[in-house]
Amino acid sequence: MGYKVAVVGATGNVGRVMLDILSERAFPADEVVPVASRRSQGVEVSYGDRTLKTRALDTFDFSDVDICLMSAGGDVSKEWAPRIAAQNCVVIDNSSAWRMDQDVPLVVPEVNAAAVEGYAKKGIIANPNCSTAQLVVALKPLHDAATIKRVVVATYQSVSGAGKEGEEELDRQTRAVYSLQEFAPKKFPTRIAFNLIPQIDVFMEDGSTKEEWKMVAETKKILDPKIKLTATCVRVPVFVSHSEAVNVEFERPISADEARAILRSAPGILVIDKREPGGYATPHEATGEDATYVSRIREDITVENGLSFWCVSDNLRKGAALNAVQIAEALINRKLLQPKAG
Ligand code: 11C
Repeated sequence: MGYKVAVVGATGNVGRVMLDILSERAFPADEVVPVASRRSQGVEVSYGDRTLKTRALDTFDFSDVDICLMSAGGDVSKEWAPRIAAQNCVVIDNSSAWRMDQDVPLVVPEVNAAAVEGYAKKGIIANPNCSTAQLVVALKPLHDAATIKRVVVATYQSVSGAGKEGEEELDRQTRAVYSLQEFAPKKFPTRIAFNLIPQIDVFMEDGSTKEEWKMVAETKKILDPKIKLTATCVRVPVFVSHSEAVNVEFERPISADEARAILRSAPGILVIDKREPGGYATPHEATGEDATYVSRIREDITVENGLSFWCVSDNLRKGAALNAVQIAEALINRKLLQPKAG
C-alpha cells in the first residue's frame, strides 16, 4: 500500500511544483489530493499526466490522509496545521509559521535529515525559507570540513519568491515600461522592472528586514547555533531562482581547491566553476533543476581562512517544493510513517 498525500495550497506557485515533484520522483502515493481555499474549489491542476480537481480546505477530511504538504501562507498554516496534525496526518509546512517552534523540526534533508525524528511532538515539520535552504546545503559540507565562524551573504532573489502576484508584477511592469505606460507597484514596495529592491519582507527594529532575520535564525537552527551570519536580501527582476554571493570565515584553513572537491561530492550540489566567461551558474541554468549550483569558489585573503562563492538554486524547487517532498521521503526512509490504509 502507498500513502495518501494532500497538497494544501495546490493552486499556488509552490503547490503546483509540489504536485510536479511528487510525480517526477514517483513518490510512493496511492492517492494525491489537491486542496486549496473554497475560492479555488474545482480548479484543475496537473499531477503527472493526470488532471485533478482541487478540493476545499474547510470541508476536506484529513482522517485517512498520511501526509499533508502545505504551502498556503502563515495564517492558514497557523490555523490549519494543528487541526490536520490532530487527525494523525503529518504536516510538512512551507510557511514561516512553525519554523522557530522548539517542538517543530526545521529540516533540510542534506543537512539535518535526522531531525525529522522529532516530528511527533506536534505532528508538524517546517520547511525553511528558500534563501536559507540553498545556503545551508552549500555551507554544511564546508562547515564539516573547516568549521564556519562567520558568514556574510548578499542575496539576489527572484520575484517568484513573492508568489504568482510577484511574477505578474514583473511581467506587466516590464511591458508597461516598454510601451511608455505606468504600472504602479502593488506587490513590491517600489518598481521592480529594470530595477532592484534592497527590501524583502518587513523591517525589524534593528534595521534589518525579516527575510534577513530568517536567514540568520534558520541557519542557526538547521546547521549550527554558533555560526554568526549577516545577510542583505535583495529582490531582483528575475522570474525564478535565487542567487547568493557568500563570504565565509572558517576556524581552520581551507583552500579553494579543497572546497571545490568537497562541494563536488556533497549531496544536492553541482559545482560549475570554470574561470572563464559563462563558466558559472546563473538563474537561467538553475531554473527547473533540483541542484544547488555553486560557482566562483575562491580564497578571500582579506580575512584569515576566508572563502567566497556564488550559489544559485530554483527557489520553487529546492527552496520550497522539492525540500518538502524530500522531508516526506526522509520520514518514509527512516520508517517513521506507515500508510494508514496499510
Ligand atoms: C521571498 N523568501 O523570496 C521569500 C519567500 O518565509 O517562506 C518565502 C517566505 C518564507 O520573497
